[in-house]
Amino acid sequence: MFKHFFRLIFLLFTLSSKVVFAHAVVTETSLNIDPVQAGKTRQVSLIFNSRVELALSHFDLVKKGDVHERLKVDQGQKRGEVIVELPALDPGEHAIRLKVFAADGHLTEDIIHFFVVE
Ligand SMILES: [Cu+2]
Repeated sequence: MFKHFFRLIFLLFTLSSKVVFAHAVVTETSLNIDPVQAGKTRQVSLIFNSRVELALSHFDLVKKGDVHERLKVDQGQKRGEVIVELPALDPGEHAIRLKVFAADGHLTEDIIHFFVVE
């Protein structure tokens, strides 16, 4: 009886901790608030649900024709925040392709599409 009880508690604990620490996922980005203007450099804030190991992570800009360019990034002020430095871009569709290593040691790949306005 007691054994089952502890097993259940343990199961609940592992399930909930997986939800809390499951990889580094982008939960907020300044791209949604403020569109990127053509021809101007721009700092973009990405907020992750977990701390990101920047030394082990990659952020690439994807331009027309699937051209990739490594982006400069920095740790932000907020918890889980990464500041991405965008170079001056032409108008049109672009994306940030990210491969991030979370504090829990898990690797996550994601792509964030955005539009550069005139
Ligand atoms: Cu994880």
